[in-house]
Amino acid sequence: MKVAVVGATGLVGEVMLKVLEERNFPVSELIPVASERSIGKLISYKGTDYKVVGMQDAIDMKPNVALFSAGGDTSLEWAPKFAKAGITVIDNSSAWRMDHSKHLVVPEINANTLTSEDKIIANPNCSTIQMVLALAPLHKKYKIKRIVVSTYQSITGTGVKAVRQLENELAGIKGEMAYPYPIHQNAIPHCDVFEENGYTKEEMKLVRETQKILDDRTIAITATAVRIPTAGGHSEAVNVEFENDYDLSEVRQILNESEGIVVQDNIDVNTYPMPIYAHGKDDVFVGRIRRDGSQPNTINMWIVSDNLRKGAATNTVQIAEYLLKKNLL
Ligand code: 2RA
Repeated sequence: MKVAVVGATGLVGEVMLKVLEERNFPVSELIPVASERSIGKLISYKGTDYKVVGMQDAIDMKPNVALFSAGGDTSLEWAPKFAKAGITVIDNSSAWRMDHSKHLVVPEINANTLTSEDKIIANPNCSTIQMVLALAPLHKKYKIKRIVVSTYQSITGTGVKAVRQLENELAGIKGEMAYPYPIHQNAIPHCDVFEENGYTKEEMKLVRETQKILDDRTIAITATAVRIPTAGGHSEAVNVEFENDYDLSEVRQILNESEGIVVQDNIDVNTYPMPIYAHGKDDVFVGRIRRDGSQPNTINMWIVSDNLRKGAATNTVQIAEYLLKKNLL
């Protein structure tokens, strides 16, 4: 399988290479793709050095699949060109997620909707993936009426510039700012840009993408997305109102039995999900599961996952694995 990784030198691109190797994806030839300034650099993969190439060269090398993490503008321009050349694109940007003709896929939930016709497949936003993975089985059982979610998002979601800003702040160095304010010892309620309605794009991704993935636009959702100086993953406080009542132990059982979910929930021994634990792992961790006594049929939970892995790279590779398994590549 010839695999192109577009954005190979970025944070997500680097993790995609790591995940491809860890999961022993059958890469016969790697085609690392990056911006002009990186062309010619060598990227080592499984003991072989591969030269970084530009976009058109990558198309000419005819990969079977291209894993994109290179920003929305690059995806909008180049994903159709790769697809036209018969290359299946799995894209991490937001460019294609809400396009009605494109699938927005979390393999454990809706990979079965994919066909060989799908040449551009959208990978959901990291904070969406971890939330819908936990809520999908509960929606199936109890039908979700409303979700109120607050996120506590790692600086790695912004990228290298943000990681460097925190490092500089910790070192007392004045450097390039990824955020409008210092991030050290701070919490910035501003992830991505603000829309007309006063919500950020990050908050509206949680609304729109969740409704699309769960295929239910009747679900009412409101979100607050906050950036905090952690590195290991995104955390989310999620309040869910169901149409029907639920049993708390049954909720735990459903989650325990759900693929990709690990329940970490025992307050007697201070057991609950945290980014320092989730870092480097592919599971979505759920804890602090408790009834919301302030209104009927409502539950609170705390969801943590490594935003660079299941939130991006691993979900992307899992989609490629599904396509391969179903002979759709
Ligand atoms: C963020 N989810 O955390 C967005 C993009 N990775 O900034």
